[in-house]
Amino acid sequence: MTQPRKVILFFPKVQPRKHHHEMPLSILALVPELKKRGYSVLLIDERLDRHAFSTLERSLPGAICVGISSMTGYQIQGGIAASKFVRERTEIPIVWGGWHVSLVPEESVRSPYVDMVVRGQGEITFAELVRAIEEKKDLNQIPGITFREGEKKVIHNKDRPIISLNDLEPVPYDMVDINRYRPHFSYLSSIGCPMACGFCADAVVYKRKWLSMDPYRLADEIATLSKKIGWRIKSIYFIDNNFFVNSERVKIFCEEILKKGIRITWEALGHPHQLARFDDGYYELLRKSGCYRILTGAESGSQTILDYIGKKATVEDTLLFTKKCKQNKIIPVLSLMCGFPKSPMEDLKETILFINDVKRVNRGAKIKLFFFTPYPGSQLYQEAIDSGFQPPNTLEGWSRYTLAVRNMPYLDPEYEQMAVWFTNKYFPRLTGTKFISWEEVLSAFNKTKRPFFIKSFSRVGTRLFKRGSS
Ligand code: B12
Ligand code: SF4
Repeated sequence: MTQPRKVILFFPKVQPRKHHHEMPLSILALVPELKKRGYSVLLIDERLDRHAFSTLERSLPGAICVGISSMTGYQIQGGIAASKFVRERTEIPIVWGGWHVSLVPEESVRSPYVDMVVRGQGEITFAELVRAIEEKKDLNQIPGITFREGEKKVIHNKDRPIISLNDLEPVPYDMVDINRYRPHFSYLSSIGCPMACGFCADAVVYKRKWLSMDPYRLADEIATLSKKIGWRIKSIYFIDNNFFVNSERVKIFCEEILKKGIRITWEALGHPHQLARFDDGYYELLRKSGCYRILTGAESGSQTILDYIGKKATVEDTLLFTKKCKQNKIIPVLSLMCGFPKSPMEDLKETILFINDVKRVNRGAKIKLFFFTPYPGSQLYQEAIDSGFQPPNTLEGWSRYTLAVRNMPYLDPEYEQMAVWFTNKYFPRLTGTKFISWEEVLSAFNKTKRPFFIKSFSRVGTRLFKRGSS
């Protein structure tokens, strides 16, 4: 009997502890093109397989290569551990893919644990690479990869153009136990984004291209998935970075869902400027088709900051969108950030006031607040470096670069303490209906019993208040 030609794909943990998990679409999406070429594929999701490393060890014999997925931060730790584990046992090539290594491919491939990097969209590139590894062919001809030749020489092949999702086969969801992932069913209906917000990695990896799935195919696939017996799918989460770019496409999708009588709810992400311009009829169609939540990157309550980060949206856009959601019984979810290099204190104050404005317009709005973290390649990353930020320059260094670790020299340490406390401790405790005044924030900060904060209490409180009020 001939040996199956086997490829292993490893999805490391994305967070140290978590109760629910997103589907590992990053590696699932790679399967159809591999299967088409006759390979068998083993998927290992470290988050769910308590014996992930034993599974890996058992499957190594005869494998053509091991693929590892990477998002900047914690996920790299598991990726390094898996790569070390493989390297200690075999000489099988280790291929990394995903957002992190796509952003810093040359630096990543200098790591002893990375032999090759697949940049950006991976389906075709990885399938071609596996074939070349198997047949010991020249890697120079494969667009979209970066690899090491010998100990030191790094070769960066030309980019591969993005492929439309229409030209790829459906994601083989039945390869994983759907019911073990979070209640939402993740689905990618478009790739890339035409915008170029200064903090976002998308424009770096996909170069402002946006390619989407045909709405008729999309509705057909959702119909098929929703009828799968035993999958208990209640809600679809469109993980596209910008689902609504082509509003006509979304309209056709909604009409098809209604025509087919599919009873499912769904949520997606959009850009505030565009969302503010849809009329009531459009929102009504969205809701009727099952849309119950729309997420948007509102980013800041300060127009100065929105202009500075290149958001191409106004504060009023977000308020108008929030209002339209209320009128049409859709929940708006706003993602905000603080801690940009420019005027962070004024920004935080205006953002807090803006949160009140949002609640006045729509008390049901959900708001998330994050700390700005510079990612390689983006415009603000360079600005952060110019302002003294020293990024990691190894895979190990990037594995410790999480949202919880702050080391931003462009921020006043006292501001940083206060903003970290606000985002992590105070803000999450606020209920959806509570209004927050700037003075209340400062007073709560000053009352905190932590010695760390008490130490700087009087100085920080007074300085912040003075600056914030001026
Ligand atoms: C779901 C998701 C998450 C999930 C985790 C992912 C999971 N599957 O469990 C959660 C919610 C935990 C999460 C967290 C974060 N996320 Co996130 N997330 C996403 C999201 C919305 C979808 C990812 C996905 O499944 N895409 C679909 C698949 C098919 O695409 P893909 O992952 O890009 O995979 C393709 C290629 O990258 C490549 N590929 C990927 N892996 C591999 C492996 C191999 C071997 C090969 C060959 C190829 C390959 O081929 C795939 C097919 O083309 C993306 C946005 C997006 N639309 O992609 C952001 C995104 C990946 N996240 C991002 C960010 C910034 C974060 C956070 C830092 C932010 C935050 N505020 O929480 C945290 C970090 C987590 C941490 N603790 O460190 C950024 C990426 C930044 C970066 N440098 O890595 C993205 C791109 C959003 C954005 N536009 O900025 N995220
Ligand atoms: S709209 Fe969203 S995905 Fe597009 S560039 Fe801005 S932050 Fe990134």
